[in-house]
Amino acid sequence: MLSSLLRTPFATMHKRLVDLLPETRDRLAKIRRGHGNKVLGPITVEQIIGGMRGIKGLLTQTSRLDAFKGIKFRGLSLPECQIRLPSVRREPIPEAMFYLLITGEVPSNDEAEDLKKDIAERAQTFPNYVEKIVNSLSKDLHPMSQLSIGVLALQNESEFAQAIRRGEKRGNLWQSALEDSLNLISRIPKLAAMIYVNKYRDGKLGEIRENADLSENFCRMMGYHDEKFWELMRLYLTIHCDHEGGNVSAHTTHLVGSALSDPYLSYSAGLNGLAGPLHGLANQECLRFILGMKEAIGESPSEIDIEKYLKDTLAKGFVIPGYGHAVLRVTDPRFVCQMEFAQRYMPNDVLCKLVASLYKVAPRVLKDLGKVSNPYPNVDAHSGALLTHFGMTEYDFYTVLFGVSRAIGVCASFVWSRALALPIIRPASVTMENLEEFVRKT
Ligand code: HAX
Repeated sequence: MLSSLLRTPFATMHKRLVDLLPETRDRLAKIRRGHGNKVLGPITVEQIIGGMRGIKGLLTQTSRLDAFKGIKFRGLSLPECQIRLPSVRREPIPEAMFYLLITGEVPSNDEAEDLKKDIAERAQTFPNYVEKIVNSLSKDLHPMSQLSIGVLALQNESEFAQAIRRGEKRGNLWQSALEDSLNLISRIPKLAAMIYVNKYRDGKLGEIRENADLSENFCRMMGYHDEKFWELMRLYLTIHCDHEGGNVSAHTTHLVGSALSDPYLSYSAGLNGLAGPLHGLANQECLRFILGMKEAIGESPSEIDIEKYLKDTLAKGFVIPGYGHAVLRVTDPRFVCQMEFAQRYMPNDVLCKLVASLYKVAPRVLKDLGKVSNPYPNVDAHSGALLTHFGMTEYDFYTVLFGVSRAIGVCASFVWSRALALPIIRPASVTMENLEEFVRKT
């Protein structure tokens, strides 16, 4: 198996992972052996009823979310990633981000380049039968459903599933998990681009280049040739990739993977969670919201007009998409990065200006409701306006872009979960009667 892992000329990331494994396993074993029965935090009745907010119950190596500082990928904030990771123009290449998430180390330019070549090479090998399946899907089917179906069709290629079938030792499963992950990350852009050109264009895919990064190739396949759009996609693919372990898409992928389902089955399940409006689908809802607001109150509304529009929306029982978060208690740094991108490249864009105007008013309106834990914008509040600027106006495709990015984070975590031989996830649940009995006794 290792020989197939090392089939690329350099494969430095694989070698680095092999070096890191014993030490990391040892660290975990020491914690478990010496401190396994220590209590990390209480669990309240409210947490059981309220979606397990704040309960620390998952081990995730790749990233950590701080409510006030935002996401850190292996200890690096977004601005630090932008400065330190190998990039094209200003934004890190997605391959460098995957290297960081897998190894915990910033790759050198050569290391990132090796991985880039490996991924571009794997992208060339897309199974014909999957192409046929995807091409046969109804254009009316939501792009996220198409993506999930396409990933399930790719599952036929899973080396992890074969390893399970031939009884591979648990401790070795990370190898086929990594192989599947690299194939998945390489092929997902083509799958997504097929869905895009089938649904919105003439069905013809653009060509990919061997020396281009994943972002450029993804954009080329969808028919976008503007370097600034490739740069936006680089930003997009890196900031959406991971958000620690508890969000619905990462958690679902991890949960399904804990049953030793392969990376395709697990990630496809995660995608189905991402497709929910309270999670990844919020990015399409945000653009719909901004366009609706523009239609209703014009291109440069006053703060009073915006406030009234927001209050009317809330009164009708809708949420303000792109605002609020289950963990964050400040403006999402991923929103800030996108706002900076807009200011740098498109300061006069009408939709981006509307996003900025909304940001001045919405937190106040949401705070006034008195129940919203976080009245500030999240990652989804800006992306649609930026994509629209470059002509990608088909907002029901936006969550697919999120899905392409999320593959990078959930696959890195999948590899580590198998490398650390984490067990099947099986928390306990209580009934209402259990809770009532508990309440009576306390
Ligand atoms: N607009 C209106 N009401 C909101 C709100 C918003 N943006 N955010 C929260 N609330 C409401 C909740 O609906 C809830 O109301 P009820 O008690 O009447 O049910 C109340 O405020 C308390 O909720 P919360 O504690 O602030 O938020 P949760 O942790 O329960 O939920 C959500 C977090 C992100 C789901 C929520 O803020 C929301 O629905 N936001 C809008 C949708 C959105 O932007 N989702 C994307 C989130 C980021 C992400 O995952 N991207 O993929």
